[in-house]
Amino acid sequence: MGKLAVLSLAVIALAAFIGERLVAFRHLSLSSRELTQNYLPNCRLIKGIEYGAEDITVLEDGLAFLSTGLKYPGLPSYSDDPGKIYTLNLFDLDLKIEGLKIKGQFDKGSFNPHGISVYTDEKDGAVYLFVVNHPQGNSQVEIFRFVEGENALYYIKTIRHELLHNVNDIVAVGTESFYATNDHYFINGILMFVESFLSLSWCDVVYYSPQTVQSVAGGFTFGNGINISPDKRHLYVSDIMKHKIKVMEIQKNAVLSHVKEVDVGSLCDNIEVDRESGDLWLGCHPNGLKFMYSDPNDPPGSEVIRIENILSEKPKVTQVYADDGSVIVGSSVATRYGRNLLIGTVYQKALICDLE
Ligand SMILES: [Ca+2]
Ligand SMILES: [Ca+2]
Repeated sequence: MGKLAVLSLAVIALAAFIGERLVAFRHLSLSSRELTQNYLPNCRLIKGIEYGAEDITVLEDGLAFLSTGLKYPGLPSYSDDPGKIYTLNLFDLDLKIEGLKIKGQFDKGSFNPHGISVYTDEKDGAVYLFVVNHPQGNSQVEIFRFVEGENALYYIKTIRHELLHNVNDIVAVGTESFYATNDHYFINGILMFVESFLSLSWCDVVYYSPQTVQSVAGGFTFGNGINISPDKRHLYVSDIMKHKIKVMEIQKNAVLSHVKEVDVGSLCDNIEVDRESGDLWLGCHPNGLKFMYSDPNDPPGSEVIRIENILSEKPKVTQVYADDGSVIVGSSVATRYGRNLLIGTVYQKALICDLE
């Protein structure tokens, strides 16, 4: 065969491969999915949240923490100001957010908060806030102690480790220990793009404690939200590009064993677990391609999904809310408290709805 023929065959094979990957990627990102509006009555936007509330979690007494102002590579960011953590008292009828003061030797100017998790120490009732932070594009976990009377976070420590290279979300399981998801395997920008384009399932879940750091589960295409069951026996992880929530059981030595996967039919981001019922509340991206383009003229929509009885034979998956982007853009988290449903987004607004 002549050189030209070999070259032609190679070009055709490459074009076919790229074409196949594009089709696969469009399929995985649910790019042709059209959303039907599914509104809840009595929703209102939370005043003062304009630059995202990527993750939200609520304490038992109704105080919500909101992680705001995330700057994530490839996604819009409409403010140059550093990120902030706000609180919102869900018993306050005015729903007024309050910025938390950060005390101690902490660089607030480069604060870029992402996933969050709270841990309450049963011994003394102290509340710790764990925050994934990306200063200068790096990946690290900050641990703070929350002092409600002062509306302040006292900086305790920063955790960096080579296994914690692209952390998206965390769940705290002790005052200094947590599980974390990585959303990419590579840290180089071009390789990260190749990894996404080829939909490589190379992401993992990492367990960290002062005594040990280890990768405890792998095979995720883009590890995202992570949370724990109320009895602390099971972990839930969103494998966002596979449209699944993976359920794993925590074994001795913090290692995880696979239990099951639940299809959600959407690209679900963070996971909140109802402490009373054990239900999962998911903030999801109904169309991943629109989310990646984030075109203000054709905005990505928002979707909230609830999973009931996840450990039973027949988990019930329900769409609770859906919007085409005319109300909120790019929902990443949803959490229920009483009759309230709080919905946060990656880089835009936050909404609170009445479920009754
Ligand atoms: Ca979280
Ligand atoms: Ca996330």
